[in-house]
Amino acid sequence: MSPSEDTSTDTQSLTDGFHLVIDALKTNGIDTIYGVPGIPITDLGRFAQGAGMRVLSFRHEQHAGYAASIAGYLTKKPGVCLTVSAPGFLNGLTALANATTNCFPMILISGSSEREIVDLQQGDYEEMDQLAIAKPLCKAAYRILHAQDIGIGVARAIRAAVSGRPGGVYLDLPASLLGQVMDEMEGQKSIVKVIDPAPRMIPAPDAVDRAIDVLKNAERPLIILGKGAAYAQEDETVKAFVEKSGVPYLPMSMAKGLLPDTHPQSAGAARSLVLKEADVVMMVGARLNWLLSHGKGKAWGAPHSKKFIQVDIEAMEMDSNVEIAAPLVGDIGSCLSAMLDRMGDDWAKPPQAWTDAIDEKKNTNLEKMAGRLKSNANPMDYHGALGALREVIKDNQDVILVNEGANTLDFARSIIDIYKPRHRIDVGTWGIMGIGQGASVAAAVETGQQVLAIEGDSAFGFSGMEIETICRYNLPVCIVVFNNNGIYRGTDQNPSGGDDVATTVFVKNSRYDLMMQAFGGEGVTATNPDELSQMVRDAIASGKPTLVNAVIDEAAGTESGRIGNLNPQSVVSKNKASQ
Ligand code: ADP
Ligand code: TZD
Ligand code: MG
Repeated sequence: MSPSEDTSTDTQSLTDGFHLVIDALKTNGIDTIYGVPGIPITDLGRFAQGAGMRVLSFRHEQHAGYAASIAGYLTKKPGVCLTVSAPGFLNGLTALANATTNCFPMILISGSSEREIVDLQQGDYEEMDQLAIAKPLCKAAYRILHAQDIGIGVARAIRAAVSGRPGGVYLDLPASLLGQVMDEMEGQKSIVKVIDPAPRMIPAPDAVDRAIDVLKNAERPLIILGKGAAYAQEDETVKAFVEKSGVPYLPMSMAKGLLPDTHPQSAGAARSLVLKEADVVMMVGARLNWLLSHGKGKAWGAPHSKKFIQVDIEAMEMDSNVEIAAPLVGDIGSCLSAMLDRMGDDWAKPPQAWTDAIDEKKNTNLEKMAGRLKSNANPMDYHGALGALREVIKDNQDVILVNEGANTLDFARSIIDIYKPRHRIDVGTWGIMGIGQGASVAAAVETGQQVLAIEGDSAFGFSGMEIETICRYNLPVCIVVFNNNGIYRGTDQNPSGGDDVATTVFVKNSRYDLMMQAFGGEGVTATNPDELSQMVRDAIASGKPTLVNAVIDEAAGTESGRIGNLNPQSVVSKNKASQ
């Protein structure tokens, strides 16, 4: 007899699928759900809220999903996104795939339609074979059919999300599961508390020796810190290793702040030089993907004979793009502690000629930039506006920065110093637009800190409606929209001369600040750096949801920001242009 057929007792206390899912999550320390309600999960959200969980409803599942993934990144516990069947599930799926790509732990829990009807394709309400569709886009995908399996199903999802290389997990809950009834005591016994969900992974001693050997023999060593190192929350170990080694380091964008950007060993302002000239490069929780030109080519000073050390929890990451001379597979904390132990008291810091060359380049570049950051151009250019915001962050180092756009992203990344670990969240590995509001909600909810989101006007538009969510929960989020009338620039012309505006251009002089006012938040427009600075400082002081519409010169940006080289070139249109 299955539990759902058990109608034998009126007096016996019973539980059901809804409550078992909530118990399973709570038992494992998951206390927040991001989602959009509807059939068949409306009551699941309602009961979760009733049971003391924080349940944050969004206007669109994609942004609830981004919020969940950033919650996972910030807490090392899987962030949970809850969606309805088919369309809601699909809306959440982009975020699940993005979480997997970025190694963020997240669980997309979706209600689904009746299995019998879906499998016979008989046209159920919101019918879709969701498990099959989710599978290739995430780290693991599970479906639970029986109430007594909820405990183990949720446990599997949690362990899959956070163990080894973290990622996105899909958990399919058919509508009929949620209403299944079982004995309360039996139900409680079926809940699984996951012991040590992300076990440490100790590196092999000979791999540690090999890494030490390669690093010791370097003349021009470089460490690259990635967001895996920030995620690991081994901040003290990373700091101790970098400082003891004396090796200059380069932070990837979300690893900025792991050590303060003002740290003397930061080579951030001499990026081109160190990538070209280093002879040994030690990757720590960073991948040699497109963001690092795959470890090859001109940016790396090819042809070169650089040696790579790579610290990563995922063995298969090794040799993905270039040969790794010293692969060190394990968790960041265990690997760096093991290396620190082996370095001993007589560790020699890198040759001074190398660190002097870097310092010289840094100083030249920083001086060059300092002048431009004072720009008072009217309308504002990127340097003037970001120069002002750089000072705001310097004075408010607990503020978490969220950043998306093209020029708005690239300039902010290099101009704004970050002082604390996990205080910069951005478009990540895919360079995805639309994370702004979801990431801001998660950062505010999970940390209680003030958030400053700096977003291009296009980037903002992908999740603009979520400012209502920010107002509804009264979150300390200040959004600055860099309004240059379009994608990259607002100056493009329709090449046909027709009436439609160019594909990259928006309504000119849009008033994004008025959108915020519609929901009771503060909405203001800044036309110069002083105004911008004051408005953001006021927002931080008040903690109120605020949107600053920052008017940026529509001619100031460049195509695709700093990655214009990735655009394919058309030979035909060039010929046509010259005719
Ligand atoms: P970035 O974009 O900052 O360069 P990536 O997302 O490309 O960073 O790389 C992050 C890497 O960190 C991934 O290869 C992932 O396997 C690894 N990683 C994640 N968590 C840990 C951990 N706790 N210990 C070691 N490596 C980790
Ligand atoms: N869609 C998604 C989901 N991600 C993307 N990265 C893009 C489209 C393409 N894209 C970019 O790569 S940047 C960008 C788009 C549409 C917007 C750039 O405009 P912006 O920033 O207003 O946000 P700037 O300051 O005008 O460059
Ligand atoms: Mg723009």
